[in-house]
Amino acid sequence: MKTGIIGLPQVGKTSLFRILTKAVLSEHALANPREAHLGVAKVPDDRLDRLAAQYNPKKLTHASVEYVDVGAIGQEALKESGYIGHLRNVDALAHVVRAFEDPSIAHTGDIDPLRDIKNVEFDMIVSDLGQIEKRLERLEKDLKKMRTPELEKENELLGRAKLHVEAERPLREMEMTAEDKKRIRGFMFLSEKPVLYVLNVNESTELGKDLEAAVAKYKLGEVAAKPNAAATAICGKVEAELAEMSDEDAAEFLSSYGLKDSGLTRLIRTTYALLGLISFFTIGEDECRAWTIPVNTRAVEAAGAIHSDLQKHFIRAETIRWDALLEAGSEANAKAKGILRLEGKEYIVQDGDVMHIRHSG
Ligand SMILES: Nc1nc2c(ncn2[C@@H]2O[C@H](COP(=O)(O)OP(=O)(O)OP(=O)(O)O)[C@@H](O)[C@H]2O)c(=O)[nH]1
Ligand SMILES: [Mg+2]
Repeated sequence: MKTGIIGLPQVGKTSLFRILTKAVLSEHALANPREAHLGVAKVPDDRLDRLAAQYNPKKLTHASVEYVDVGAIGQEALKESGYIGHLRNVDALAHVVRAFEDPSIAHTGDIDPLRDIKNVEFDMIVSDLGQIEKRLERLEKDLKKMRTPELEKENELLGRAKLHVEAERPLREMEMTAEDKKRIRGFMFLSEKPVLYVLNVNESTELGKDLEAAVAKYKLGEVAAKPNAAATAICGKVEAELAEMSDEDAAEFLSSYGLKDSGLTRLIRTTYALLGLISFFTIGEDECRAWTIPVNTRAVEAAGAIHSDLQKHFIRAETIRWDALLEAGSEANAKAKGILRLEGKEYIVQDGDVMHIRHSG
């Protein structure tokens, strides 16, 4: 899974990228705001950590998310093929919005997250509209030569998409059938991508409360409730300090601000929810590991996420919820208590399942 970090100039995109990925950027990379940065973030998961504490495996592997940090968005930037190419290729957008006050860091106008969001969305919509119009022109010519049902369907769909974006609405809000979605996928429209608005707020002594209240305070409730959208808040300054600490120090630091989780944990978790992703675990003395799958995935496909051979030769999945396993103390105990289930191919894997795939290969 890949997420693109976007936003207006100087809102904290690169700061967020560095905190998420702990990437160390060279002076050269930092001095080039137009250069994209790529990195990988570990998906924090307390459930996996607790399982690992019980199993003490040689290797502990969290799920991961790729991030790409691009320069500030704008209509000019969106005309550059390198820039837009990076963004087209992501599964989701993390849209960083400035809510922190700092006179030393330039921002166009007052702090107004809703206005900034609208402006950025507008730029993406304009970019998509250009692409739609270009394709429609081409289709008009092709349809004159040859009317195939496939071309006609595409023409109809893009005609609808055009009206939609002309009304200044992002494509992620357009109603589409699964077939429409498949047909439109190849265009990789920017305004179609699920978006997480990330408010970058001021540091404060009551940060826990302030972070919780931020979405309402800046009136993002409505935009976050739209289809394929969500909102969360972080404090870039505090997160940057956290990123440098050991886990123990970080926990103490968090509680001193009245926080349970870091903003990053919430950010990544919200992204998972937004994209309809869940985790299941495989555990053993060699490795404890988290795997990412879409909700409503059948056991046989989940096995395929681990290895295609496991999917091909799938027999059954020994399954137990992570917390039931912790309570039982071991798989052997769970088996003895009769709480280890044997699930077949059709079983819909649940978030937090621990699975052991039995196979014949
Ligand atoms: N006060 C304050 N400053 C911040 C915060 N987050 C980032 N900054 C500062 O804002 C400036 C811009 O941060 P960046 O992370 O480089 O922002 P950006 O969005 O990547 O900027 P461009 O790529 O140039 O558009 C830096 O000087 C940061 O130190 C914050 O939460 N509070
Ligand atoms: Mg930057």
